[in-house]
Amino acid sequence: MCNNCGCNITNGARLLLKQGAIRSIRPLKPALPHTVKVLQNLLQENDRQAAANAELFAARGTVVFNLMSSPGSGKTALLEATIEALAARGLRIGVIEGDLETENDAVRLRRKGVPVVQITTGMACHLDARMIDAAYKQLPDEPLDILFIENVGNLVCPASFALGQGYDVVLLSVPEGDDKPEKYPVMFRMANKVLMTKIDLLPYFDDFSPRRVREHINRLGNRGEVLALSAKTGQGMEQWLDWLAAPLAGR
Ligand SMILES: Nc1nc2c(ncn2[C@@H]2O[C@H](COP(=O)(O)OP(=O)(O)OP(=O)(O)O)[C@@H](O)[C@H]2O)c(=O)[nH]1
Ligand SMILES: [Mg+2]
Repeated sequence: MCNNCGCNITNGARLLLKQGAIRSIRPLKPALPHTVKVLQNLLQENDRQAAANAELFAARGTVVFNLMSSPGSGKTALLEATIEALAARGLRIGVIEGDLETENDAVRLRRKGVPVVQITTGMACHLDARMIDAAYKQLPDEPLDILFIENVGNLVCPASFALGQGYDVVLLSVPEGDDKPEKYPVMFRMANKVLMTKIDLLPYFDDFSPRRVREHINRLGNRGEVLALSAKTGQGMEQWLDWLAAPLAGR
């Protein structure tokens, strides 16, 4: 997948390239001398567009949350529960959905009465800033308090592409196992908020330790409080809703 979209240009790969351990970040046949340069330019262009998006969101008073996780960790279920609760607090919400294929998640969220634009990326395993720019223009031209972006289900690539978001939220569901922050550190290190989801399933996954998750994340240098919640039972939702609403306080 990464060889299609170019998201393998990581700092680690750059270092290996510099040290001569690898000849090209993207193994093309034949290797093209311009490949690395072109991909670096693509990332720079993404950063430029992300900065423009962030400026627009700030000017419009919209706080933007980028939700990332493995496929199936419960991003859409959490948004369904969250939108219902935030709408009851009188907040205006919009959503940009990212998946490789289907409009399924957008259909689920539209049932909650909010505008949703679905991006289908085809081959790409992450959203990028230009996709967000194009999708945002398709939302109704009304002020939003909160824009949620549900990124493509993937614990790796979305971390490399800025979108213009204010906050990164990373979900880890109980059935995935408590070792994921150790194995996929980049996303958990950069998260503004880590959520342990599906905690109603803890009795059935007795080797999952919330304490270990918190320790791993702490060891990555991320000192933020990890919230534990269940979109199904509502447990832990209040703390999450308060965290979301905090940047809007005092308006
Ligand atoms: N038991 C339990 N199941 C949940 C919870 N949240 C989500 N699920 C279930 O987990 C499955 C996947 O949930 P989704 O919300 O579609 O997950 P997602 O992260 O949006 O998935 P992708 O968009 O495909 O990456 C569904 O069957 C949900 O019903 C929860 O809190 N508890
Ligand atoms: Mg989803």
